[in-house]
Amino acid sequence: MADEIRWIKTHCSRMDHGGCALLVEAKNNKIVAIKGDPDGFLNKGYICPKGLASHDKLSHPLRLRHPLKRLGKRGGGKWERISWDEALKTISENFIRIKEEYGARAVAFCQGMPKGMEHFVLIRLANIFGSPNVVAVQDVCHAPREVSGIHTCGFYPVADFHHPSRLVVLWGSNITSTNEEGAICSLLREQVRQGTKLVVVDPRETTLTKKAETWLQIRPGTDHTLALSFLNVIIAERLYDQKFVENWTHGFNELADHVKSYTPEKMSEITWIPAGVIREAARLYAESHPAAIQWGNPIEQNIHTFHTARALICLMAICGNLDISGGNIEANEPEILGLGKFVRADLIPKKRTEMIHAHHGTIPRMMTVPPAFFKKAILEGIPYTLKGAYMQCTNPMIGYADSRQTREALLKLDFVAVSDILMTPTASFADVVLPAATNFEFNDIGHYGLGHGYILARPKIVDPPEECMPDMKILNELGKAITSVEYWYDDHEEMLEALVAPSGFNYKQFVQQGCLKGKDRFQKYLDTGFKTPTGKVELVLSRAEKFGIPSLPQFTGPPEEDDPEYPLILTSCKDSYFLHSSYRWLEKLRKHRPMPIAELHPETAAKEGIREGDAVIIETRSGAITQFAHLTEKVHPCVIYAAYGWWFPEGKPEAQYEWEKSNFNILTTTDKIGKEFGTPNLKGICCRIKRK
Ligand SMILES: Nc1nc2c(c(=O)[nH]1)N[C@H]1C(S)=C(S)[C@@H](COP(=O)(O)OP(=O)(O)OC[C@H]3O[C@@H](n4cnc5c(=O)[nH]c(N)nc54)[C@H](O)[C@@H]3O)O[C@H]1N2
Ligand SMILES: Nc1nc2c(c(=O)[nH]1)N[C@H]1C(S)=C(S)[C@@H](COP(=O)(O)OP(=O)(O)OC[C@H]3O[C@@H](n4cnc5c(=O)[nH]c(N)nc54)[C@H](O)[C@@H]3O)O[C@H]1N2
Ligand code: SF4
Ligand SMILES: [Mo]
Repeated sequence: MADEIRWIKTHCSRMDHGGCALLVEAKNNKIVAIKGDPDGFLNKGYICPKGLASHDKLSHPLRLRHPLKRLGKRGGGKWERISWDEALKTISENFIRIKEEYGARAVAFCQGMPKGMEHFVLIRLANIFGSPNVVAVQDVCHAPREVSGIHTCGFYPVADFHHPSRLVVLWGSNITSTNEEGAICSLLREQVRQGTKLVVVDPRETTLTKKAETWLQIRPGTDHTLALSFLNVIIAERLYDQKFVENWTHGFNELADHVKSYTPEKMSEITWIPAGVIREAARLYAESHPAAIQWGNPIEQNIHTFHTARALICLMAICGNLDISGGNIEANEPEILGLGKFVRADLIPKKRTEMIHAHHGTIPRMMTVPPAFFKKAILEGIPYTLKGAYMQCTNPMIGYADSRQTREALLKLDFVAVSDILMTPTASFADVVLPAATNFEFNDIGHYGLGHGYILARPKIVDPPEECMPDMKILNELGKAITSVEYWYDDHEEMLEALVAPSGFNYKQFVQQGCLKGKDRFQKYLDTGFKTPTGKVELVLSRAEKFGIPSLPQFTGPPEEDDPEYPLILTSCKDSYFLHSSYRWLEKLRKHRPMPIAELHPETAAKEGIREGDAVIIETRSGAITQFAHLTEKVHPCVIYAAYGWWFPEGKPEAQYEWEKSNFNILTTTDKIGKEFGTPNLKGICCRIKRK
């Protein structure tokens, strides 16, 4: 057959939340080139190094190509190749056995960062099976923003990058490197070129601090403190939107009284930011209209996350920036099948009271089990016993706080099945490992359920290796085996059809469109009020007492008490060349970052006799790891940035690929977690550093 060369449009995925439209060149079932698509509505031609390297995954020698069954002891690194029939039969027998002995809730369904439709099919499977326990990483990723939003103003307020803002605040968000949830940095860069001002709240100098009016170099973990002092300034100086406050907020006077004592002068000691700088930044936010807060992940990675998210939504509200063009909006979804229907929420009416975390009194609407409570159920049987787990698209040995505890939990489970594209520290503890197909190898839909008002087409470009299956298909088959077949499909792609059908398109037509967007609609509250019990933005939560949570955002100090033996403050950020613990095995990416780099200030290094490139030990009360020093004035002298997500794919499977050596989550603990979301401290931890 003659060489067949095709350029095909699709969207990037599985290298972060996805979003960039791509032009992919395929030749004889192989991808040979990728570039950014200038027509992409989020990226307009932009593509990052991860996107450029993404097809190297497909034919990589480390790729899993057959289902595997454990031989010998768990974690011993010995495997036997089995057929798909045997793999699915083994998983089904074990899950059905556990269900019969302990009930369906004793099986958990675990997902990492949602990568595409597989996340929602997994929830569907759990619901149909009858288990309320879908475990995910939302305790440290987006649930605090989304759920606090729902309770405060009735929706998840996302920054509107599609209309001009006078000012954008990047609050713990490094979008030139992370492009989170499709907030592709090219959109913001274009706005900045057109004159949008920037304020950056970040402990470290970033690409965009240079372009900012003000950079607030915050002490890690004290974002709630800073947000409260913004509220203090804006209310004391009467800079808020008086009409909006009068008509559309509940509890303004109480909030005003409450924040009176949180002056910048007082809070400056905690946040390390000079009072004058806090005042100026607060004024700038209040006086620039419309203004958007692009809130990042670090505000969700300490025990105070609920207060931070609440205080930030109060700020958006009193300055009249909620649900207006260029502010923080409720994105209007296109006409597609709603989430509840897709996941068959109707089949599990008792989920809210039966899911593990309900026992711990988390906030209502938190629908996935926080890993800390998942592990407690396995290890201590609280609130009931958990025996089996299905894990897909996740590497908890590296991603969950307290990796040693995660290892114990994995070892204690009766049965674990893992679906991944290569062997990982987590997969190495499984009883059965399934070889997943990955992006470009199957038809998928991006951004469903993320709350940004659009879905993106991700059509298949090439066939997967012969025995690799898309997660969606695996779950469809597993569904037929462990639940009633009537809920599943002959062909798993019928799920994609069902999802887009309400739009009037079929999947093929949707692919031709590339994306489906909801219509822009702002200030919906003028017609319908806010979707809260009072119909207003609840600065004071009207149901706080009922839920057993604080009604106003509180000042609760830094995440950890100062500790003289651990005098420095530890934090981290995502690496622009990797996704969490993924893809250190791709040479094109690894060459940029061969080893884990810890960033520290030259003065701090000098005190410890540390030089550039030295191996260093970073230590907290929970553990110690080794990384390599990079001296930079971009970080505060009292702060250490350790690299997060490290394991060594080149290591030995029976030693779990050196999972302890450099892994940030050896330094974290679940002993102390936030009540509302079960969030541990991943940022703002007391630490020390020395030469190895
Ligand atoms: N200390 C600390 N901990 C953190 C964070 C932090 O900042 N600091 N960040 C947190 C956040 S925000 C998140 S979202 C989580 C992320 O946690 P995870 O989502 O668990 O992150 P990864 O380590 O990337 O694991 C994803 C796995 O999916 C596999 N994979 C890739 N594509 C496919 C596919 O198509 N199918 C299947 N089956 N598998 C696939 C990859 O090989 C990889 O092993 O970690 C959280 N943990
Ligand atoms: N390249 C890459 N992109 C990714 C990911 C990845 O792993 N790699 N992960 C994806 C996922 S799942 C998520 S959730 C998003 C996260 O994306 P972001 O929200 O951008 O998260 P981070 O990179 O963790 O941190 C953002 C910024 O916060 C700063 N920071 C650190 N500690 C603190 C603090 O205590 N307070 C404040 N205000 N700032 C702090 C860091 O210096 C960094 O510049 O990115 C997504 N995109
Ligand atoms: S920014 Fe994200 S979506 Fe865009 S190319 Fe990079 S990894 Fe893909
Ligand atoms: Mo995340």
